[in-house]
Amino acid sequence: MHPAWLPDAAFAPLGSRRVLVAPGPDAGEVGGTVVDEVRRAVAAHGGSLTVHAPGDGVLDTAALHAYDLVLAVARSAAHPTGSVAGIPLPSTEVDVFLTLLTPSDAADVATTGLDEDTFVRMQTGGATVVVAGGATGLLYGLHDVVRSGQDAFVGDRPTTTSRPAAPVRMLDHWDNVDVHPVMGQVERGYAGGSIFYADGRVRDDLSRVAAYARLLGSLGVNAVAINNVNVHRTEARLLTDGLADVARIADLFRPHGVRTYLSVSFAAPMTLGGLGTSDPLDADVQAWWAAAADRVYATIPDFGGFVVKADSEGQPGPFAYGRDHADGANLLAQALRPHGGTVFWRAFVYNHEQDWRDRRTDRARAAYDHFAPLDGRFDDNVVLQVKYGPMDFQVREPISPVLAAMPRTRLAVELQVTQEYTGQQQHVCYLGPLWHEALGFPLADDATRTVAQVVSGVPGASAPARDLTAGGITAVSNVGDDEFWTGHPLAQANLYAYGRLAWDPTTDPVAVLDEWIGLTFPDADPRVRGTLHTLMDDSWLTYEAYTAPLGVGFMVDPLRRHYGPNVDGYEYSKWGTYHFADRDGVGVDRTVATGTGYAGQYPPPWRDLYEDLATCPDELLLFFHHVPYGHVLRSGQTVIQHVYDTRADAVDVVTAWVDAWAALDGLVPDRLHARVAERLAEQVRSATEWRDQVRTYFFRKSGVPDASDRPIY
Ligand code: GCW
Repeated sequence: MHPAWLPDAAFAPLGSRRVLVAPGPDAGEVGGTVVDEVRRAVAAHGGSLTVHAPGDGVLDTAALHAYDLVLAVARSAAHPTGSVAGIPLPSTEVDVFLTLLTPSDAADVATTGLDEDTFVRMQTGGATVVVAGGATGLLYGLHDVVRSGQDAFVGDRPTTTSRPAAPVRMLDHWDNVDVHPVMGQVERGYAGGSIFYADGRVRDDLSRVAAYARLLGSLGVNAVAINNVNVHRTEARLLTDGLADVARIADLFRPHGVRTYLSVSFAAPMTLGGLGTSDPLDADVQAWWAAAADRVYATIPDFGGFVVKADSEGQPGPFAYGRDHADGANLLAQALRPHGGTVFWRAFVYNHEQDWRDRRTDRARAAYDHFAPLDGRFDDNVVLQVKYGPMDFQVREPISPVLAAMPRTRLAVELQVTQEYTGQQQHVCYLGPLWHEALGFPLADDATRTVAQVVSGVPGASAPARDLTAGGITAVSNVGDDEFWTGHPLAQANLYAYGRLAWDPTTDPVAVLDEWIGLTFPDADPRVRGTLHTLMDDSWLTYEAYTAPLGVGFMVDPLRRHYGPNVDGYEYSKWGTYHFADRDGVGVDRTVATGTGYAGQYPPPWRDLYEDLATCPDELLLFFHHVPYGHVLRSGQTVIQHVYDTRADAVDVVTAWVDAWAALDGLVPDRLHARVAERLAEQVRSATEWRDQVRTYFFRKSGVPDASDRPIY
């Protein structure tokens, strides 16, 4: 099993130091993990570990001189014995560390509190000191030190307080227990089988899950849904007969601060319970869900809750009973409420059986049309989970307007780490920059409130302060039982970046990539770092440049399950029509004035900006407007020449990566080198196919010659 970003060598700087861990009286299993990590590191690298138990007496500042690194929990609600700057403290020894804070740091901690996940890191008295609010914060602080390598111990660093942006940082697995005849073991999985299931059941050997839990805990990911949102027959039973197995999985996540969730079927009262209905207003249905939740919590007391895809792509839902999504979500919320569980209800609802002749039906509008009117009707343990764009994880989409339209609903944004539409882990496509842009997009309150702030419950003009608004950040995972976890070894960087950006969406994604390179290839020749930046920094934009142009999306092959070009693959189909190219022009008119009206779902200034051809950003032009091929972009180029040039230039870029990577032979592990080389060859082949099909298609449609004279077929 590949160690991903936690190879032993990444622990060398910490492992060669004298480390004191004071996990506090409520350390629990997560505190145990911190101690184990340090123990393993010092055993491998020659340092020492001292565990300071609550009864061991008082540590004073002199103790700092005996250690290079101190990791201490500061607060325990159960054992308050004093306070510093208004923070209750469990025991006198941690006072020592907190009093070392500068007055302004102390004020920051005092105002915001030092909650479970938060840690303060400082350098003082020759030691590096991490003081955390709880065991999870201590784990996150430990890995913060690991990520800094030697820098954690040399020179002066300012004191920093770190806390996660959003309370829930989740990964969803689209893993099936049974191999699905069309979708396989893992729906949209490109990394082999499931780490959870094989042979129609939960695996006996879950050692990979344990290793995965450790990887996630190191990033601060704290929630995992372990089965596909398309809940088929066998998978539905995880909620009932399968609970003992779910508990085995939860036991492996728990020591890393990760709570387990299940995707459930809205029809479960019928399919599992034998009832005649799943109507959310039916008393027997309500009782069935309450009993189901009681059983879950009797088996798994810290169970997270349910993820639900309802009335979407054929999944059952409340519509069958004339009820709406709030009725449906609240049904499950009420069953979970006594136990503190949460429902993640997905907003990915659209008509997948539409008549392509009907030009007013627009898939992009669907989530808003269904959900915005329900704002304020969801219970406070419901989180509405919204894909970042209005369509479906395309390489380029505008941000979903739903995220600005529901100030009285807890919202989570959903990203896709698995590369369904971004090269299926055959192509290098580093998605950190896409997520950074999406999470940092100033969607609400006159372009002052970002998506990350909305889902984190940061108050704004349209959403006055209230705890209710914090939802979270979720994403579809990209791992499987593949040797490198992710099929393409470089796709590990996407999982890493997701975790880091879910913790702090404002982090520079190239800096995150650099951090990943340093951890994954410790002590490597500097050429490795340089080449990986060459291949990966802009790979999202490169992928965009050889696939569907200017935000129009899709153009993928339905038969090869969304892989490879097929410009008309979805055109005039029941799933929707996506580009409307004809001899005169291309793009979808989503304006209010003449189109589907989608642009009007945005708050100002976005609705006007997208509505107007003159201000619509180039990269989204064809998503919002149908234009003639000769339309001149803001870049100064015509649409058609842009399509011709960028497709060809991008293939030149990808082709150059092959030699750049070949030069690393011998500088990275052989098997990893070979795997990446094999995938790069496929990327060049596939990108070339995209280039030639798209360029040729648009030449034949438009009749406009390519000014560059490069080949067209
Ligand atoms: O992106 C699409 C996928 C489906 C998926 C669906 C969803 C799990 O093609 O495979 O189903 O989205 O998000 O529910």
